[in-house]
Amino acid sequence: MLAISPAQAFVRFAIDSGVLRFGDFTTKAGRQSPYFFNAGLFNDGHKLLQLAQFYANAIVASGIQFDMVFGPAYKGIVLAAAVSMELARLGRNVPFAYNRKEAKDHGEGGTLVGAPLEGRVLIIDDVISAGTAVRESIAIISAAGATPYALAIALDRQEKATENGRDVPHSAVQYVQNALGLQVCKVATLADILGVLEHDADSGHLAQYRDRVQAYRQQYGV
Ligand code: OMP
Repeated sequence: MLAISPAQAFVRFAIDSGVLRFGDFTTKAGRQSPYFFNAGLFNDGHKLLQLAQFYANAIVASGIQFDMVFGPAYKGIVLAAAVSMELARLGRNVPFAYNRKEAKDHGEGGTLVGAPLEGRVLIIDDVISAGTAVRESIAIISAAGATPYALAIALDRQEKATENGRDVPHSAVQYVQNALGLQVCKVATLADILGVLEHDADSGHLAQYRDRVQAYRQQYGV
């Protein structure tokens, strides 16, 4: 049997964790999607540990050089903390920081928590669709005088972004790479999901979704 790639292992882990589901979903952009990835369901210690290992291994394998990690509130806070711990375990100890959504007017004040934002910053997030959240992170990092340098995400849906309600020919990830100049590390992509569905096509219960996911990619994919 052929060894599966880390990306496809991650897809299987997400399916087994109930994070990646198949059925009828509506995305933020209003598309009817046959699949949805809800990273909030990596919701016990062991799943979070495995998730952090997938991110950290992908980040190290990407060869991207960075000075610190930033996790945008809320989901990115947990991700940045967990991935930083795993990076340290792999011998890459770096500082990390995250933001609050509400500024604090007492105590230490401000919206940033953790290490000072400086140098080349790696943003860690779950999924980017329109790229709104990433643009906010970039603004926070730039305002602090640091360099928004790279982005690590769990899943790249590889689909057309929308601007003012209309489809554009590039994905949000491509926009972040080409227009904003960030390096992007993704643990898995839609192509990896299709790889798993194709592998299971003859026997598994997922077979029924393969054609629907392919059709979705045909319509919205980049
Ligand atoms: P942006 O901030 O516009 O890039 O969108 C990120 C959002 O996409 C997440 O916060 C989710 O609400 C949503 N999302 C997923 O989390 N998983 C998916 O598979 C698809 C979406 C989505 O709505 O496109």
